Amino acid sequence: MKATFDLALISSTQSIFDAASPQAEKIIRLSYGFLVAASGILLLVIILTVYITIRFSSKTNTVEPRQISGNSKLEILMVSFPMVLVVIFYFWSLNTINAINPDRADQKPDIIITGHQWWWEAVYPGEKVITANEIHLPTGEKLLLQLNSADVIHDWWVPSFGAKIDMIPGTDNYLWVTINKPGIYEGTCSEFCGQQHAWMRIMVVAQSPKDYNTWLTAHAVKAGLPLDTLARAGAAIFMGTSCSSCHSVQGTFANGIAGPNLTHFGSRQTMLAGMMDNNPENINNWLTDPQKVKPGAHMPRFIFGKDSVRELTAYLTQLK
Ligand code: HEC
Ligand SMILES: [Cu+2]
Repeated sequence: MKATFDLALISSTQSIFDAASPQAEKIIRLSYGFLVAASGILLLVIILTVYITIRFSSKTNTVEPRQISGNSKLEILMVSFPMVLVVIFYFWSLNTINAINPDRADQKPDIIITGHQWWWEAVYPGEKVITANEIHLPTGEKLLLQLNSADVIHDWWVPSFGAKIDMIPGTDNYLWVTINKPGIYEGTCSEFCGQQHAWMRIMVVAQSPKDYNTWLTAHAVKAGLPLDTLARAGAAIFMGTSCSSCHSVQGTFANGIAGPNLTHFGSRQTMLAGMMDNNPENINNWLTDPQKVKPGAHMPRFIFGKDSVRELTAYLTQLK
């Protein structure tokens, strides 16, 4: 399948100020509220401190100033003003939490995302689509994301979408997201999860419902057969060695789950969770020595000749 998106579309820096969903907009509005209130109080304290220091200082007067004890008006003000602020922010926060995280009732998740050391798996329930690292989602729909982990605690955070949420082995966490407009939204794993934590980048490709459905339909089909002798030889190596016990390629007997699903690997723009472009040279280097490319990655080094690596690369790039 031809890629329906372009990396140049990356539409946001990873910033909460770049809200791209109503959920993120609510969070940022609340954050601004806190910022304004806290800055106002800070300013008031600074102004009063400076005023009092200047107004009541005296180098010559040694007589003790007039002592005042008790001022109920001032005391009521000092207690009620912060109380009012606390109440306002309490309800504002509660309201925000309820709005961005409403009850799921029996709503089924639209997508199940699982964190692995050090890549992301995406399963579209109801569709026969499983993919990795590049996660496609439709715009304009209120989506329920189900998030969990296959090994250690990871954390899902695409700042433009709003909340950040832990992915915990054995537990499902949920997040609602409505993406305002098409684009590529980036994030990173936000809970230290081991050696390659930094190379566990999130890439969400948000598409109009029409483009998204085209993508989904194309990804629901099984992998195509290898087209030439080189790729056929690669497929034979893939099926004949342990590749097939760690990776799945739908339509073949390769059904491993320890590594990313490779059924449509060739249509992904990047590889290894956003570490590099998906091109023959990078695939070649990866297969020659995975530990050199992404040290610690849970893929062993194989002792292949150059030809075998070339054949495998040909097969993998054809998995579109
Ligand atoms: C022990 C399990 C295991 C075996 C065996 C294995 N892999 Fe992997 N492979 C992985 C894991 C885990 C990753 C993800 C690494 C990461 O990004 O941290 C991976 C990543 C990949 C990727 C990049 C996928 C992506 O979406 O970025 C390709 C391509 C790949 N493997 C091909 C192969 C081939 C070809 C073989 C056989 C020669 C093979 N693998 C054998 C576990 C395995
Ligand atoms: Cu992680």
